[in-house]
Amino acid sequence: MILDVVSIFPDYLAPLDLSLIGKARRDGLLDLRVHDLRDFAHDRHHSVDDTPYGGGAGMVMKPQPWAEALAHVVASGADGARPRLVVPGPGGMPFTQAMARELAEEPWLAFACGRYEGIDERVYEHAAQDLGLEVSVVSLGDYVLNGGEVAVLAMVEAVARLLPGVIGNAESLVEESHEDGLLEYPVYTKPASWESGSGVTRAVPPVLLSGDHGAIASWRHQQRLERTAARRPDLLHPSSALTVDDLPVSLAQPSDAAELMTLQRACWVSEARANDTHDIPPLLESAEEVAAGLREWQTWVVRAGGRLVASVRTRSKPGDATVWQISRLMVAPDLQGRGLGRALLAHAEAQAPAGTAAYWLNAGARSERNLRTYRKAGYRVQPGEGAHPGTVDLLKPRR
Ligand code: JD8
Repeated sequence: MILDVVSIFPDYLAPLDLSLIGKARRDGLLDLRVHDLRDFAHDRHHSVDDTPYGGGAGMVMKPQPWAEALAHVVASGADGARPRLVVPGPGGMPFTQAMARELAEEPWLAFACGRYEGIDERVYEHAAQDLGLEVSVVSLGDYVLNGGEVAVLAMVEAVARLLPGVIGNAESLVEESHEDGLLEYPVYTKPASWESGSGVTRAVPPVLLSGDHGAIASWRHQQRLERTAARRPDLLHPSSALTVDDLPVSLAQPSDAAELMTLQRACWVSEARANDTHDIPPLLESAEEVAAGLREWQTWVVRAGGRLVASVRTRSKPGDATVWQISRLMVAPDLQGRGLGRALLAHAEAQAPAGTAAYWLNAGARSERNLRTYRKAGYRVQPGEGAHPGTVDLLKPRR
């Protein structure tokens, strides 16, 4: 990737000689060039600013030096290549990890660091219309800096570290904050028990010393959820803050059929993979067939933030009212692993009429994860094939 930065304070970008970005430049993974805007102001004082038309405090950056600086940058390109121009500004689009990922896909970026009250607006028009550059005005955050350099330092670091080979262990990029909408989990290192000198001994959470990678992963995910809910609830879709404690379950309406069809298709993909078949009713049913199911079964839905995120349906087994059939238990894939399925199963059991002797479930014979959940809930797999090919039936006596 090529990066050009234009500033009246080129030394401000010196930190990009250091650490991983500096090494990436020396290793040729990144070609970063910094230009002094004053080199393109040819009066005795190399002046780059003047008073604002319409009056007001401060100074405005003159268009001519910028036009020459941008022309110099564009001229360094080959075969008509053009850089994408990023101009930091407090009024710009918010810089995010998603934007960093987008910019990291670009072969050539140019950054224009403004100062004073800003850059003459005609420079933005000139760059877009005359030079044919894609121009993005981007803000680092809702606070005011004195110029664009600090923003460019942050943006270049956020973009460059996503380039192949810049970060040694690319794996570590995956679980970072803002990569998947959740903040990072707390981290610890030796010693496991630390005496902080103020007479307090602090220990590392035992789960991290357990070697139980499943438990560690679930603890870390829970930590990420709790931190995000506490510090950045705005990052959480209302549905993602859903917990078993406040499970808003309601009876399904015919108008829910389309969303139910969509949710069940999303939820049974993993079952298709686990059982190596796509010939599974939840994946094949039309919205009309789902609507017909709503007339046959008492169906419950969970909505969060207006989004249908979970469902289950129940009925007395045709021909044997002592058996309470529970079916189509589903939780949106991004909300699984929080106990919502267990809570909804408990809700379905609680709807059983008097006279019910047992609860009945059906599951893919190789749906190990679901079968594990059902066994934990007290269900036992019944011998022989289940109600549908490739499935098993499970029963749980009603206590
Ligand atoms: C570029 C000049 C200073 C801004 C009068 C103070 C970004 N998140 C951000 N906050 N501030 C900037 C930023 C500030 C800049 C310039 C970026 C060029 N200034 C001006 C307008 C009010 N002074 C920024 N990214």
